[in-house]
Amino acid sequence: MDRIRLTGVTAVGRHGVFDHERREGQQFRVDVELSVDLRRAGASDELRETVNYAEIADVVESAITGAPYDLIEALAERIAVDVLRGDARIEAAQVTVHKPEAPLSQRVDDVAVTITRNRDDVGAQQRPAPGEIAAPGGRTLRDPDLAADFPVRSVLALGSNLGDSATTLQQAVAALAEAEGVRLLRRSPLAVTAPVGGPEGQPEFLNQVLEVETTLSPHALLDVAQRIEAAHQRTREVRWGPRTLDVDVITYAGAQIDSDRLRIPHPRAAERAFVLAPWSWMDPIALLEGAPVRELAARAADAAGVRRFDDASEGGL
Ligand code: PH2
Ligand code: MG
Ligand code: MG
Repeated sequence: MDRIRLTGVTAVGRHGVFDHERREGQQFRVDVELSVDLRRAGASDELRETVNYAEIADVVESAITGAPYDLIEALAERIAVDVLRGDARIEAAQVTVHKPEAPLSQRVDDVAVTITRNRDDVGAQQRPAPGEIAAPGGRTLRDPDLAADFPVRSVLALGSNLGDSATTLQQAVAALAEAEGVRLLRRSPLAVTAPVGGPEGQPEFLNQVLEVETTLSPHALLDVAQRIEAAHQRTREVRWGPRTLDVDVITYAGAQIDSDRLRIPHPRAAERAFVLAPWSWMDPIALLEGAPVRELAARAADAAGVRRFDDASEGGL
């Protein structure tokens, strides 16, 4: 059988038996080897004919940064199950979890476990990690109040169609970048977008997407977003009506969240070119729940209403 191999996918997690491991976190490095028939992709040169390795890296990252397990065995099992459940074309997955900074009194280069699981093994129900709740379909929900002691990545979407929108967005980005527990990684160019929904005849929007690194819990990050909205006299009278500033949390560490205040991934992001297009300009290989953001952007109903604000406006950092 053909193989897809990712080695050294590295992130900081809090897995371990000791309190200080839970508190401080440490590096985990993961290797994944997938058994997949690659003949069709080899012949067609089409991404959809194979397993997108970017998606596998996302699954691994979200398991490492997710709620902590005591054992690297449990983390490895979780990754193998998530990977196999995520794509029926994967026949088997070999997962190695390295914990090179494991607390030992000897000098040790690395500690690792390797497991191999196939499709027959994944029927078994995974026990959710502490801080996670089992969800239908074998997915796990993340506790929205669970803070990360280490940075996780989150995508935010900004919009404005009242007042001096370009200045408002600039100030909002600066406020986010300066917020405690938030670090700005990337910002998209500004998009001018036709309004979707809301009252007839409202002005065009300026939209922008950011990628941040944060140690805040999902709810605490939402608090920051709402504080910045409030600072721009955001009022909430008309649903989808004109607004000085809207700051939405789109993704958080690859997690799924469903609380009374917050749903992640954002339930409408996958259909909205005003989010997807600037996101894809910033990150051409971004995925949203496994689907390429660039393709979702092209398919969205409002795609024709999106254009660049200013080709000279800043992209990247
Ligand atoms: N936000 C909405 C509803 N409609 N349309 C555009 N073009 N841009 C937005 O940011 C936007 C919208 C609700 O938040
Ligand atoms: Mg919104
Ligand atoms: Mg909003």
